Amino acid sequence: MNIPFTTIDALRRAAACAPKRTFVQFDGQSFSYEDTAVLAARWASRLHVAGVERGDRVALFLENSSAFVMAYLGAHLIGAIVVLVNTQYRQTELRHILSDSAAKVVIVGDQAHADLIHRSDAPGVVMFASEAVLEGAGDMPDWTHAPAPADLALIGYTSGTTGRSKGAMLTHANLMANSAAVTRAWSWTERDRLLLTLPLFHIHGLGVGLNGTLFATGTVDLRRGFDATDVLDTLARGEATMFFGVPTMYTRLIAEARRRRSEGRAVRVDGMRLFVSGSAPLSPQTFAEFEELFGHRILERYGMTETIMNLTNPYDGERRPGTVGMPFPGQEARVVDVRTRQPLPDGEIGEIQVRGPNVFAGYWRNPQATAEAFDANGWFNTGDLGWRSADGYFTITGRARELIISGGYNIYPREVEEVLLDHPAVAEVAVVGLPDAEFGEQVVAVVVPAMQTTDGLEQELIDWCRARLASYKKPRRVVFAAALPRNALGKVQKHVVQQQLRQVQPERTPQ
Ligand code: MCA
Ligand code: AMP
Repeated sequence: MNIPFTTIDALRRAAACAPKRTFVQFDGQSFSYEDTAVLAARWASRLHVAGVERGDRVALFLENSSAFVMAYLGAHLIGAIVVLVNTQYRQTELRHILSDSAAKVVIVGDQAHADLIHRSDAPGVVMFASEAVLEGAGDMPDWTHAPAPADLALIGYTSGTTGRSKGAMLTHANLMANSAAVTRAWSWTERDRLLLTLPLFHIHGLGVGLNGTLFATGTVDLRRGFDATDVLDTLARGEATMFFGVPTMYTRLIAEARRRRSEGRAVRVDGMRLFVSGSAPLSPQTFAEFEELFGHRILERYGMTETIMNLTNPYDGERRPGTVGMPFPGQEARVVDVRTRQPLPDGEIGEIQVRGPNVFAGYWRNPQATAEAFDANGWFNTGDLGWRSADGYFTITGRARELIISGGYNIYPREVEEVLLDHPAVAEVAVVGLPDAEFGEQVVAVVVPAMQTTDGLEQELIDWCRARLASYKKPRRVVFAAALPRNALGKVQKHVVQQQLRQVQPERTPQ
């Protein structure tokens, strides 16, 4: 078995070739590839006993932990499909995701998360990721129930012009084809040690960080979350060779490095060979400041839940700030006219389309959305706008769909608007993104109140959203208005709302 086509092929290969090599390091514990295979087997039998069969959905509602990794691979060992759930999600999101995916089992890390699941009235048996499963000796897996490349491996909930997120179905072949492309493009080998502070419940952390490590048979130093002090301390000890982050993490690393310098402390990243940024635009200013402080040119790449990684700046060639580079090996990208859908010449802005073995199998139980996402020749419409230079570098200039990206998290205005409209004091609402120095963009709601007085209403509406949605989706500000600008058809003109807000609040430099 040379090239793995499923995550289980990759695990089996690593457990055979490098059984004692550390795969995951977490919270002071190290798990070799052999340990991982044994622990995944235990999870597989635990899930099997709970009635999980091939093709069933297993939702992971878990923070970063070794249990996440073992449960993920354990579910795959018996051919189950893993559903990713952001741990900040609250009842509205949980009810939708768990019932839409019809998850048979939901794995949680603690009682508070179990209570949330129960309150959200969603289906699924709640199972605790208790550490007991990690103790004691065990057997290597029975590989006979392993999935086939065309089987679904993951459902990642994303997008939603309707306000309801859709489940993007990724097959094992999608995951491994992209891991093959990414590891090749970034010269990722078994000697690499990735410091991973991104959440595993999104594709950036899981599809790129964890799967890439598994494919390369390298090591991942997994953290509960991002902390600039911890990251700089780890890099100073020369313990990592690679770091992947969203732009907000890089601005925080820059601030922390400056603080240390001002105290006369050294900032060293000796063992590092690669810093990668993605999930949101990295400003040329952050790129330049990082290079000046750390002596590294950040490699920016572009991806999506539906496609994992699409475009990348070169590892060896010029890393051009403000651009996201070129297609990964074996993948294609082009720019088409938004109306005619015909390819555009270099230099002209249109919608970016991608094609390749990494592109997902469609939206879960949503053939209409799937059909709309592709053209007749199998090109996937990303919904992102951009252009290609004559020498092949793509630049992203905006989005064809309404989407706010805050600190690398996607927020669909419609979802927040629907929650706000449920509040009795809200007659009309428009949610937009405004530039934000720390998070790139911030959520702002413009509300037409249903009553005369708005005293205390701004905070009440923010709290209302926080109680019902993931906290990062709540508006940072609520602005009250007598009416919303609408076009002749009565549609709210979001760009006018944004312009008006910018006049009130002068634009701050995005990251
Ligand atoms: C946290 N908060 C935020 C955000 N993160 N608010 C707006 N935008 C955010 N991104 C709020 C919380 O709701 C909370 O509010 C308060 O900040 C503290 O939360 P905490 O978790 O402590 O925040 P943090 O640790 O400082 O988080 C910042 C972060 C995090 C590390 C930048 O947002 C992050 O890990 N982002 C990466 C997301 C990611 O992996 N995206 C990939 C998806 P309160 O106290 O009021 O409740 S895109 C993807 O996967 C594709 C394939 C791609 O291309 O990569
Ligand atoms: P998600 O649907 O959560 O996977 O987010 C994918 C979206 O993040 C893409 O469609 C882009 O809009 C955005 N994105 C990812 N990487 C970049 C990048 N390097 N620059 C700009 N936008 C990005």
